[in-house]
Amino acid sequence: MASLLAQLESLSQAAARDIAAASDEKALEELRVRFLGKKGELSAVLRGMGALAAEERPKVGEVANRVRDQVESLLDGARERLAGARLEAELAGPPIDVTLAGRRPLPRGHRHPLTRAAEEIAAIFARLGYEVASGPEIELDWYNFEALNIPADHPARDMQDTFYVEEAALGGAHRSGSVLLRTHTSPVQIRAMKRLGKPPVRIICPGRVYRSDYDQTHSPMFHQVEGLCVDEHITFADLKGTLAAFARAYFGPGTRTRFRPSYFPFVEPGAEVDVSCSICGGSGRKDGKRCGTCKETGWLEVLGSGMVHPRVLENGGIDPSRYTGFAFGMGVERMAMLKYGIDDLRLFFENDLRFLRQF
Ligand code: 2NM
Repeated sequence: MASLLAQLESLSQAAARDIAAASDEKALEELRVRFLGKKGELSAVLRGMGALAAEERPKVGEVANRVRDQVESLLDGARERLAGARLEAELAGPPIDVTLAGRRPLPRGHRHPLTRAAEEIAAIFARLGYEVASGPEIELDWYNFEALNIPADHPARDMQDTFYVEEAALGGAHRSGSVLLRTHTSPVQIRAMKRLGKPPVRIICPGRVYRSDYDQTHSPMFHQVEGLCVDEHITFADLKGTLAAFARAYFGPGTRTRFRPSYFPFVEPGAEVDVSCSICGGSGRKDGKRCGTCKETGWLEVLGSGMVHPRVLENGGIDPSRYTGFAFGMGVERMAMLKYGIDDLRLFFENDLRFLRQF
């Protein structure tokens, strides 16, 4: 028994000495294994207990436990001491320069295809002298409908088609049904006319719009670009020339345009604009088969347009007896789908990198 107790005493001293001298965490781990491990010194002592008389064992066991606890707490203390020292050294050393350039180039992202399409459209109009204008996505009924000559019984005004903001959310500041998510970017053009005060007005309004629609080709949030040109002597010929030039710039130099009469409450006359199909070149056939993009017609409907209704000019603070103007609108999703050959609008909103990386 005396020999075992002596062994424990010397183990305890050796551990205290070596742990104090350990210079890193790896050395500490080696000491733990050497003293406390399964094949370590303490285990060797405990194995010797088998040879003791039964009444001697508790005493030796008690000392062995105490030595084990003591070695463990020395190890813990030493680990803390070393971690603290490492932190001190780091803090005392040269500071990390977070402005240094990276050592290897990180992969860079890129703009979303819808952002690209909207920017390309705006850039084409910028070359024609148009400025980008923007306005609120939460809009007043007056700007979104009333000012645009959209009659009270127009289907766009239906609760089913438009997202109205609940009266409770407006804190009593507005009448029920008078605040909504804009259904087009046209209200921005009314605001711009009022802000500019007088013509010439040449603006392009890209932005998000909201309608209660959801299927293969409709999303409740989508993007529009609308444009407005107001000055003295602006005619339908200006509208045609401008939109034909835009179509050639966006879809390619060989692109043809045609104008079909149509109705929009905010214009008179109104026209829908078709461009020759960018996929089949207007032939209606692609690789000996029917072109699915234009349904074999050779034409794609891409724009709404018209001469701004005199009442709309008036609502923008512009004298319709002196000035005329044209306006147009297009869906960015559709423009991007036609340019890049995308067949499902939902791909734009799923954020699947396998799709997005192709642009
Ligand atoms: C379209 C079609 C035709 C349009 C009209 C105006 C405004 F505010 F100036 F009156 N902005 N946009 C317009 C005209 C939009 O989109 C299919």
